[in-house]
Amino acid sequence: MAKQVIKVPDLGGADQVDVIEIAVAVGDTVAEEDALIVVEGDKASMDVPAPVAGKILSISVKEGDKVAEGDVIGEIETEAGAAEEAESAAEPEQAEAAEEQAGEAPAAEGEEKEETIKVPDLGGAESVDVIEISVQPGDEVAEGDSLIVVEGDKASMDVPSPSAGIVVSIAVKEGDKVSTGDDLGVLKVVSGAAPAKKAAEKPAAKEEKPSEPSAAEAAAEPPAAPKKDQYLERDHTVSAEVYAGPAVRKLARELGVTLNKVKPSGPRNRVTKDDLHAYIKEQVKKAESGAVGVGGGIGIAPMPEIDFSQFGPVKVEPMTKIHKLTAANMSRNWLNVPHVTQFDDADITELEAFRKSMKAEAEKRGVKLTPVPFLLKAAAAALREVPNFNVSLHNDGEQIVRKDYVHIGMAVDTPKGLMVPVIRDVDKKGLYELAEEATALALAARDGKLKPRDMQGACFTISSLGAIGGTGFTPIVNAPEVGILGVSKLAVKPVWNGNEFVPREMLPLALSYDHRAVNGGDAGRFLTYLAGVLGDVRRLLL
Ligand code: CAO
Repeated sequence: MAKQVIKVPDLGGADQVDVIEIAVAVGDTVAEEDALIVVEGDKASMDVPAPVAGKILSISVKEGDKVAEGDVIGEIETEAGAAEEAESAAEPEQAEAAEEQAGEAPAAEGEEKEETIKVPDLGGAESVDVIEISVQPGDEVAEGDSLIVVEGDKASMDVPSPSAGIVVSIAVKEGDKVSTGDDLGVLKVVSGAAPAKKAAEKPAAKEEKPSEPSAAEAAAEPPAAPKKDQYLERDHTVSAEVYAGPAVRKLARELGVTLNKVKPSGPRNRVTKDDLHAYIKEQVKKAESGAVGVGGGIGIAPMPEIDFSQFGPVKVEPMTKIHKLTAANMSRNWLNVPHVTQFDDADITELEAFRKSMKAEAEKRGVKLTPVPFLLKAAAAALREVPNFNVSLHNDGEQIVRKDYVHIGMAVDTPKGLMVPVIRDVDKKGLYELAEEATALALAARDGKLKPRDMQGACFTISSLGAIGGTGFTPIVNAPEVGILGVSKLAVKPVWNGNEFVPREMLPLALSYDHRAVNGGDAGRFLTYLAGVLGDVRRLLL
């Protein structure tokens, strides 16, 4: 029995790497080449394998530590004699690499040159599978960008671009087998940068070396090419058996994505860059639609996926852009705004009599006088009367923005979805002008001719379903506005006048408001005032 100190082997040019996983515990019995720890540099991660079979006596590093070549990572108890063999087997083949690096003449400065990209030294593993093509012809790549990912028996690795340039062609496809020196494709480079061949032989290197290193320099800095299997990446040892290349791992770490949450689509359940992008896209979509972590971090479980065709015939069609936008906004507003809805009926018997009496005159002016312009005018008067409704909450959560203008949005039902054009300075306009503008905006909305500015800047919204029907509904506040009026269908109802029941034309109103910005008292005053104005439009003159 002998005790052997285990050291960090040649890291292929990487000075310091992070310990990202401890794969064994003290007391574990390991076979030669079993992973002890996993380390990760800028571009690659790799197992540090047991140099010999034996029992782990101690581990002197922990996750998160930084280690360099030669650092002690622990001790192993071995059968006598095994240690020496292991020592010599772990020696890097530096002389060979120094030879390979010498003798590459750089091309003339600024000259465009096509270079064949070769499979670099695979560290003894021959005939590995191409499991991912990370680029396509025409792509611009930086030196070190992953071109393809290959996988051997135990490990996988990125093959990085030897230089910055444009990919002209890729000579391999997923599923091919390749060996050291095989052609991978052609890269167009502008010379003057580092010689291509040298970089191609440094798949894990992160720094550019001088173009022609002396033998002594080459010996002092170990070759970056992987030597033996330990320099290939065994990604599946990390993150609970997740397979992924170093570039994907790096991206996942940068974006804070836990790889085993990502659905793999690559061969052998490998997570590809596309999988990662798809996962992130999905998360962003959920967040934007309000399904995940909206506002204060409300974690709502996503809706289950249901195959409706199991219940009967279905047709699946894409949602319009407007519909998708509305859905996202509604979820956002519904989840962010604490809603209260207050109801009232406005007695618009006199208003209707007046409106009808004015209809002919309005038509002569080419205007259709519906209840909507009256609603706009009454809401504008209420916003002036109860200015606490004409506000928005400041983003910082500490201030209120008070508005000295009265712009009102009007919900319009269009074949493509709900649109809310805005009528400006409603308080300063007459009924005919409002009727004309409301009609023009509703037409523009239905014809898809509204400009973004036509839909911005409202202080308040009116949603009138009166022409369609219904006795009441609770509209969703269109934040950052703090109030919305839902108007339902006028109905003739018996109203007690102190002596008897009389038939009156009653308009059902529902006022939803953001209870963070507006209190119930103000809401009560606002709706009562508004209903009062609709009950006697002469009050607009006061
Ligand atoms: N009760 C009874 N009748 C009403 C009414 C009410 N509350 N409001 C309007 N009407 C009548 C009008 O007077 C008109 O009748 P006449 O033709 O006999 O004069 C008829 O209904 C049709 O009105 P209109 O739709 O042409 O015009 P409008 O001014 O009432 O409405 C607009 C304009 C753009 C608000 C409306 O067309 C619309 O799109 N409403 C839907 C809004 C919506 O989708 N809201 C929901 C948003 S939240 O999901």
